[in-house]
Amino acid sequence: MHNPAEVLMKGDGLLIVDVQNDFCPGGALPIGEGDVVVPILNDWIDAAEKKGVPVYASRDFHPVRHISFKDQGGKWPAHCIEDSEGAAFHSALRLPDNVTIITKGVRFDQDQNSVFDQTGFSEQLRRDGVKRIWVGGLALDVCVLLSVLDARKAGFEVNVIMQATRPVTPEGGRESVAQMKEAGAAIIED
Ligand code: VGL
Ligand code: ZN
Repeated sequence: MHNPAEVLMKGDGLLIVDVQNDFCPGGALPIGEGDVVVPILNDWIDAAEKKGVPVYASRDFHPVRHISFKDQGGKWPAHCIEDSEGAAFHSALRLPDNVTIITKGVRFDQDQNSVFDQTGFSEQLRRDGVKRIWVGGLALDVCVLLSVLDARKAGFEVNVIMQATRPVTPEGGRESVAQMKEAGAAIIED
């Protein structure tokens, strides 16, 4: 039903959140089935390119000894260390040449789980004429959730592509869906 080629239109943007090696099986902070989102997102990317819809890809990009890491008192194992292989996008993800990359998590004093947190991303979307974003990526209950909530606060319409996202925990995923709905995001299941 939600064939990307049929639903994408002018005024849309495609946001791919943190599809990086460390969040996929074999990575430092692997999310169950994290890599299954790749072929699905590739279909969305193909359709976006054909329709002239801009594509945005965020990446978690931490300094060594980032405050979100367990050995620094944070909650996560060390992951997505800047310039490492773990921080690279999944090699099968076919990002277009004109993709806009949003780098986050680089600060020493705090984490940035939302793509909108002090990145200027909402301004970029407005400059690009984007009113509605289609969102997929990792992880549903962390960076996708917080990005979707911020997108709604900034006044963007949001469609979450459920087949193109996976949570850290199933329970976290369910709670995130409820929160995103409450915030007015559309949950696209099929
Ligand atoms: C993320 C945990 C830690 C994410 C980032 O991209 O969802 N999760 N850092
Ligand atoms: Zn992180």
